[in-house]
Amino acid sequence: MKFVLEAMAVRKVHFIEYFPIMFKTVHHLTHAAVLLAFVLPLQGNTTWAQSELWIMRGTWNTFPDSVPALRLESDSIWTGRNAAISRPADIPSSITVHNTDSLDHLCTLIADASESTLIPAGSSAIIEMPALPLGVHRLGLVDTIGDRLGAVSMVQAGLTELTADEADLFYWNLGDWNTESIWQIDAGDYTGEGESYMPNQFTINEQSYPATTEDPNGAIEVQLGDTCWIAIANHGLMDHVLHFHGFHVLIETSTHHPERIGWSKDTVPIKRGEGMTLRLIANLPGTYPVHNHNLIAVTNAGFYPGGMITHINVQP
Ligand SMILES: [Cu+2]
Repeated sequence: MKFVLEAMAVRKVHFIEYFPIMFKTVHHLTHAAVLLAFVLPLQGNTTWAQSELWIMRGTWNTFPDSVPALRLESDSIWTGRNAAISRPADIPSSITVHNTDSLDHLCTLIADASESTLIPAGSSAIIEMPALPLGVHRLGLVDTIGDRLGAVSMVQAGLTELTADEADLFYWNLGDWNTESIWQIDAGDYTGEGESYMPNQFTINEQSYPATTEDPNGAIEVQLGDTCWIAIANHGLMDHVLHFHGFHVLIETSTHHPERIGWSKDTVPIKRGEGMTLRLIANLPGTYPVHNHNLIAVTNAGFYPGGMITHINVQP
């Protein structure tokens, strides 16, 4: 398994790309500033577009077993993937959440110390969100079944304004799962308290590799010279350490480590519960893997390659 992983390091580009990055950064900053000046006045209400979310129940077809799943979907159609919603930074807002499940659930902005909102089965509630600083935040269900079956979304605060072009904004909802305990939790007979947590599935936007590479929200498809942004939320119970092949990324926001803002890294730890925004300058053509550096996290139920791997594809 180790050897295959090492084979992924075929693109030995860390050195060559480092020198041009400073010049390109200046160039792209100028480019972005010009773009912003034109695009910002046109943005209007588009950042407020998502005013509703649906708690949906379905089946997550994973390998080798399928498990019951809950998601916060952007529509009342089961896709198996949690929505990402956007809001302007520093302005309080709200969202209506419809509970289509047969169980009551508790929903809240997860970092918020205020009380969660009960949404009875089959009804709806308005979740009030405080003014959020620029960055990535988490909104989701906090009752045990809602949380552990995976109904958690990210709230991108101010990122639409930051990126100017929605096509340059990608997102990764990170998850780790123990599929056996999901069955027990859903049946209400989970007695895992005090036991060690051993996840067997690892996901980006509720998908594992290779499906991750087909995800238009998560798999990065850009043109050479583009600057793009990646909004990341760690919804798992573990920390996740992502290694970028080919590129150094700039940490632009972090809920748990604001002192790391401005760091340029090829390996980025994302703590449990953390929201982070990364900026990537696509200054090299080709396809490069991004993967969790923890070996178990690049497997599907122990089979490599799988789990938390996706691609950055830069068209020349
Ligand atoms: Cu690597």
